[in-house]
Amino acid sequence: MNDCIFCKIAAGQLPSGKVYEDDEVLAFHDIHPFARVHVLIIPKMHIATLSDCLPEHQALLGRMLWLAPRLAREHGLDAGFKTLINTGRGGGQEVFHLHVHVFGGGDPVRKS
Ligand code: DGP
Repeated sequence: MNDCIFCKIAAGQLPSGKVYEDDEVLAFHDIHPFARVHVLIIPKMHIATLSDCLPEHQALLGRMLWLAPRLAREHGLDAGFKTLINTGRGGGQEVFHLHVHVFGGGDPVRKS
């Protein structure tokens, strides 16, 4: 997707505070953090929303969720963390490239 900001981040065309990368998934710091720690986990391939996932994406979704506690631990969220997937305009999604928010720590600046 030419105009997708997260595709550009995944392709290395835009900078991001990368915290994890493998062949299918990338994670980086959210530019507008809700909390002391706030990372986004995205698939490298363009999938617009959770509702656009197909049966063949099940392993990819599992990989993204499996990564969440690992990243939380690595960022010191030993007491726990939140995950969030906004889906569609009605779900508050602003960037139409699937992403999992993983956040916690400190005083949240926005309740989700
Ligand atoms: P959502 O509302 O679920 O679509 O959240 C999109 C998030 O993406 C929002 O918390 C801010 C973040 N974001 C948007 N543009 C960029 C960017 O260029 N870089 C980074 N690191 N985060 C971004």
